[in-house]
Amino acid sequence: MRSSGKTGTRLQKLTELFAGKAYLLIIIQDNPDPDSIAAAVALRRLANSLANLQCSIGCGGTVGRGENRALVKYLGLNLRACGEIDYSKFDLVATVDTQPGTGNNSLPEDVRPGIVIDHHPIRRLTRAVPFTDIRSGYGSTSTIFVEYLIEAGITPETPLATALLYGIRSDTQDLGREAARADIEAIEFLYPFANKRMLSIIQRGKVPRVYYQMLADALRNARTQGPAIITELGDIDNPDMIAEVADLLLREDETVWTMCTGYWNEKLLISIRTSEESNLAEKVIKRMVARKGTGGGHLTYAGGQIPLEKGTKTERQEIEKHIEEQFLKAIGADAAQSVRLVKT
Ligand SMILES: [Mn+2]
Repeated sequence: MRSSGKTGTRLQKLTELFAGKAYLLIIIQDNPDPDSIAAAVALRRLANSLANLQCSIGCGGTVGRGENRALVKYLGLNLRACGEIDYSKFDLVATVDTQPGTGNNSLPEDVRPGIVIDHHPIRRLTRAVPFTDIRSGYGSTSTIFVEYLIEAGITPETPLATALLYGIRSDTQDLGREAARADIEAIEFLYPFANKRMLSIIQRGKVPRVYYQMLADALRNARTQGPAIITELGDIDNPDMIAEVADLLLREDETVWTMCTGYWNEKLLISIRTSEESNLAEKVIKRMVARKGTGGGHLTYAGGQIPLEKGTKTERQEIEKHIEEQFLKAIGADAAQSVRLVKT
């Protein structure tokens, strides 16, 4: 695989930034997905090899989805809780697969990252960061790191190659969702180094019994309205579930849009999906959460969060109603009739 021309210069800059530093903190998404986990492990590998840096990986929230838990277990990762980190101990902070101010990471506002590497569209606060590599045309952040590893002459060990391969496959849904040529080439590069049997085990990761209750609730609450299916999970202890349900419902024949919400950690979490890239899911989520919360994402998948002020039943009902109205308005389905997806 050829790495894009820019990677060489950027690797040089990254090496210069590492010089003289000893401790790197890598911040990933709260409730991290496989792409952010793999990207963090790849940055750790680069920092170890290029400058012998000690690295910690920090995240807020939990690893919920069965597949992601299996991946973390396989990598033997010890993720540190953002709330318990002494930031003054680190002389360099990076965010990967997420950026400052997106609302989906727990980097404190007063901690300024020195490095941001991501494939989400660039955010305002990122522009002030000394080292940035934002490639929103890429299907995954893992793909960017594959190019760095190649450029640095590092052959990925089996667990790292397996994680990166899984990160790309899951963000791009096996190259079917927003995949670029670079993602395909990265997969071809990684394949010989990855543990294929472990990939299969990870993808069929064990789930707790409550998973099925959540799935049943999701289907029971689901309504179709025009080209959309909407559902809510209520209180959840596994935030990954809203994304999983939004993906699952999008497979329905006539559905072009899905939305799933759930309450976690005094926030309403929202996932939206669309089958058409031209629908610009990222723009839709930003319109939905405007003035109330934060949101971001890609062309066909995006997420947002709205903090609850009081957490009362009334406040919840109001926010849910507001979000649903904004969603239906943004996709032009507000006039359509609402019908239950399944008989209850
Ligand atoms: Mn990603």
